[in-house]
Amino acid sequence: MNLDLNILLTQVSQTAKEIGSYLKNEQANLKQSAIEMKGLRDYVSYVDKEAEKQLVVKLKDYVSDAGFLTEEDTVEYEKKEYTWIIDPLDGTSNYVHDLAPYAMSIALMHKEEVILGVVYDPLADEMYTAIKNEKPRLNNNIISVTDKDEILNSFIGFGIPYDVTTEARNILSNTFKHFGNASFRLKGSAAIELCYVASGRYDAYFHSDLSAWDVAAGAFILQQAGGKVTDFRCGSNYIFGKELVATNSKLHNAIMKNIINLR
Ligand code: 2AM
Ligand code: CA
Repeated sequence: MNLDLNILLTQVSQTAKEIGSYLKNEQANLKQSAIEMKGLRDYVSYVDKEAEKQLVVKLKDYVSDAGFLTEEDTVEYEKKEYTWIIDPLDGTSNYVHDLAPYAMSIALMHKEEVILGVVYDPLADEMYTAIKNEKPRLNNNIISVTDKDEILNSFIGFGIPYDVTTEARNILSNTFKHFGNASFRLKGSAAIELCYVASGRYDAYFHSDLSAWDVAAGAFILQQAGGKVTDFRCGSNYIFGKELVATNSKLHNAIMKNIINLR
C-alpha cells in the first residue's frame, strides 16, 4: 500500500481539531463524579474513552487495515504493516483539574518506523505536525530546536512517574543535584513537552515510566526538527522502553552524562 502522507496529514489534523473541540467542551462541563482512577495518581474519564472511539473510527477510514495501539484499549492491538499509536488525551491529570496543557497524540508507524506525527493542544489551538522527510510545523509554520549547548541556564522539562518507587525517588532528588544550574518546568503532558523541545520552547525533556502512546508522535516531531531522542542508556528503545531523554541534540551528551547518574 502506498500512502500519500501529505493528504493523510491534512485528514488527521482536521480530525484532531474536531475531536480537540470535543475535549475542550467536555472539560468545561466535567463533573468530579465522572472521574475514575486507573491507578495511584492516574486519572481517566468517559472523555478519554469517547475521544479515543471517535478517533479510531476516523483513522480506520484513512488507512485501511492498520493496527492500533491505544491508551484506553477501546480497540484490540493486532500487528499490521501500519500501526496507529494514539493517546486521545495526554495530560489527563491537568484535564480533570481544569488545567492546561493537554493534547491528543497521534502517530503512524510503518513497520518499525514512525512516518507521521500529530500533537494537538486544543486550549492553545496549537497543532504540531510532521511527516517523514519534511520539516515539522506548528500551525503550519516550520519549527526547529534551540542551539543551547550547555546545561547552565538551559530550560528543561521533566515528569514524575505516578508510581514513585525508590528508583523514581532517586531520579527526582538526583535531578536537582546534577542539573542544579538549569531551570525546570513540569507541565504534565509528555506529548506536548516533546513538541516544546521541537519548537524551541524547551532545550530538553526527560521522563521515566512512559508508554508508547505518550511519546511516539512527539518524539518523531522532535527528530524532524533536528532534535535527538534516546532512552536513559543512550539507546534507541525510547518508544517502547518506557523512558526517554529528548534534547535539541547539541545538549544531548551533556544531559546523558548526568542521566546516567540519576539512579
Ligand atoms: P497521561 O496524562 O495520559 O497519564 C505526565 O507525567 C506525563 O507523562 C503525561 O503525559 C502522562 O500521560 C504521562 N505518563 C504516562 N505514564 C505515566 C506514569 N506511569 N507516571 C507519570 N506520568 C505518566
Ligand atoms: Ca498519555
